[in-house]
Parts: sequence; C-alpha cells; structure tokens
Amino acid sequence: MTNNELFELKKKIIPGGVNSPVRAFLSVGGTPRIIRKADGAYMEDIEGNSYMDFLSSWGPMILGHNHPEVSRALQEAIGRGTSYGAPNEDEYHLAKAIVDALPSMDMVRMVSSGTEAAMTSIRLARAFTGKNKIIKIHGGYHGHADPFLVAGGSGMATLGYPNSPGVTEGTVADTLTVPFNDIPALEELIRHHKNQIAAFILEPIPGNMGVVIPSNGYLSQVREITRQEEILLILDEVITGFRVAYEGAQGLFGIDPDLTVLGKIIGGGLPVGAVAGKREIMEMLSPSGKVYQAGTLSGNPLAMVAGKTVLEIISRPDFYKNLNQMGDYFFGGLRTITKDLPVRINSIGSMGTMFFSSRDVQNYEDASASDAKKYAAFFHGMLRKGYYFAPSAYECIFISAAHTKEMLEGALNAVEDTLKEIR
Ligand code: KE4
Repeated sequence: MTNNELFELKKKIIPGGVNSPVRAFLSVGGTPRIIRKADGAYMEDIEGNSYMDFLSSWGPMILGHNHPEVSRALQEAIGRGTSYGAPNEDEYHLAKAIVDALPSMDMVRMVSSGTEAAMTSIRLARAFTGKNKIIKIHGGYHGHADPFLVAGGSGMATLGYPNSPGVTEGTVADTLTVPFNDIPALEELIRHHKNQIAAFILEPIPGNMGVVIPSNGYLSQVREITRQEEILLILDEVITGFRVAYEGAQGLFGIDPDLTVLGKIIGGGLPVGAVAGKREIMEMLSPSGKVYQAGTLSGNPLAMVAGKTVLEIISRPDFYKNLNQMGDYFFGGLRTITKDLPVRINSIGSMGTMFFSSRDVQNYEDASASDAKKYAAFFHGMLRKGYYFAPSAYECIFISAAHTKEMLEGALNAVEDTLKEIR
C-alpha cells in the first residue's frame, strides 16, 4: 500500500488522518508522510524514503532518534512492566533531576502532556491567589485546554481560525491577551483589570509563532511587574526547558518564576508534561492540598525512565556547548544564504525559525505577516530533497545532537538550491 493510499484510509477513521492537527500538512498542502521508523538524525517513511529531521518530534528529540542509551534503558524497563498505577522509583529520580536543575522549583507534579501541565498551572494560580483572570500572549500556545484557545498560536495560528468552537464565553471572559515584547500594553491591561489577575503565562522564548526572541529586559520587567501586582508568573518552558540550556530559558535570562510548565524533552519522546514551582503553591495540589488534579498514566514508569536517561545525558559536560555550536553553524549559514533575500532568521541555540518576511519578527503580528505560501513552497522543496522541516510557518527548526557538521552543510546547500527554485 502506498503512503497516500494508507493516508486516505486513515482519514476515514481518524479525523483528518492525524492525531494532532499540525501534522496534517494543511498549511503547506500535500499529503503527510507516514513515518515508520527514525534513527539518529533521520526518519524513514513507509515507502522507504529517508529524511534528515529538523522537526525533532516538535522538540523532544534533542538527542536525535533511537539514542542507544535511551533505547537500552527503555528495553530494560519494559521487562519490568509498563504501568503500575502506583508510585514507582523512577518518577522520584526524574523529579529530583528537574528540581535540581532549576532553582525556581521546589516541587514537581508529572502529567502526560504539556496541555495538562499548563491547565493545571492556571488552576493552581487561581486557587493560590483567589483571582480568576489570566493573561496570555497573543499568539502564545499552551496546549488545547479551553482557557488557552482564545487567540491561538501554533496549530491554531497555522489553521487560521481566531479561536475554537466549543470554547465558552465564560472561558473567553477570564483570558486576556497581550502582545509579546510589549511592556506598556501589559501595564495597561493590568491597570484595566486591577487585582483580578491570577497569573501571566507565557513562553519566555515563544516557539509557537515561530521563534521570537524577548527584547532586552522584557522578561525581567515582566517578572518585576507581576511580583509587584501579586500576579503569579508562569513560564511555559515546554519547548525551551532543557532545550536552550539545562537550566532552561529561566536560567539563561535569570528569571525566577512562581510556576513552570514543562514537557517534550523531559519525556525523552514518551508522553510527559510537568508543572513545577514554589512549595507553598505546589503543595496545594491534591492530595497534599485541595486543588484536584490526577492522571492514570501520570509518572508512567517507561516515560520516567526515558526522561531520566535523557536528562542524565544532556547534563554531561559540553553537551550544550557542542549542540549550540551546531545551532550557530546552521542558523548562521541560513543568515548568510538569505542575506539579500526578504527572509528573517530568529534563533537561539539549537532552535530557530526562518520567516519569509522583509520585516523583523518580534511578536505574533509580525510573524503572521510573513509569507506562509513561500514557506510552503520551501517546505516541499526541502522535503523533495530529503529534509523534513516543520509543516507550518509558525513553528521551530530544531538541531539535535545527532546532526553533524557535514549533515548541516548538506542541508544548507539544499536550502540554497530550494531558495533559487522558489524565487
Ligand atoms: P502538548 O499537550 O502538545 O504535549 O503540549 C502543549 C504545548 C504547551 N506549551 C508549549 C510551549 C507547546 O509548544 C506545546 C505543544 N507544542 C506543539 C507545537 N509547537 C506540539 C505539536 C502538536 O500540537 O502536534
């Protein structure tokens, strides 16, 4: 059966043929590739076509695919069963690695997705502060829980509708949005809703409008304002956690959030999310406190082993130095290739985005003005040459530890050829 034949069958019993919308290639067109296996820096589809992977499963695969130490640890763990529904030892080891990595964290609760972690973080913030409203960034994405689908980023932005059917007016009323990198707008919003705001949740380095870099001092001003106004600061580090540094973006920028949302890398490719933060807030979570939250597969033994093993590997000396060197090489190469073109490259370490735009991209409005059609042509031009980028103009390019300089050199040559083809 060909890729397209199987995809047609999938569409009959799985909405859109996918289990997550952005995989459906809707914004770039064409038929998604059905991947059968992945190893190192490569993925292979069911027709045997191989692709160098710049998607990294949307972030988790910082070591590349099928890392031998991770696979060995998982194979050993499978022999001890896959789920107990009871406390296990590895959830302690992963929790310990996380709280030791980030000084802002006293405690952590594991869940099975970034969405669950983000929605738990605002429930906690509302319980702790006794206030109802939350602020999110226009174009920020924190998963698909109702309160966040009011000016979606990521998949929402890609699919182009401003919010989702099924989100109630009540939810919309309690969620306020503000542009990224805009302190006056934040101050105005807080003035307007004085003493009603429980939390401000934001990606410290947005990845869901494409990568946008916080302007100088923005994050520390956000921290200062939220502290003064007794608004909890929640950093959504589902992408940036353990990606931009072992200490996350909060470590890189010296920010002390009240809560942090984690996911992706901490699961090593298995389903894991986590909410972490100050003891006085976290202990409000059931059963130590009254804020209910639960999950059948939270802290799943296999996911804990995968996450623990990945964190051990990336905590080794020079891991980020080497990874970021490759990131600098690749994104630097992109800048050189595109210097005379209407293209902007935003990047930090091993994550970045290539915007087809003649203006700098510093927020969602800038990002959404970029040429998504041109991006779609670029995406397919690269796919045909065996390079798999995000099937959306509003996502990240990820470099993994499996990418070598030779691989990236080849990819840069392919970019140069593709840009000539689509000019
Ligand atoms: P999940 O529920 O998809 O595990 O995590 C939601 C989430 C929360 N916060 C941030 C900053 C995120 O980026 C995400 C999920 N990211 C998207 C793409 N950037 C996942 C891809 C998808 O939706 O299939």
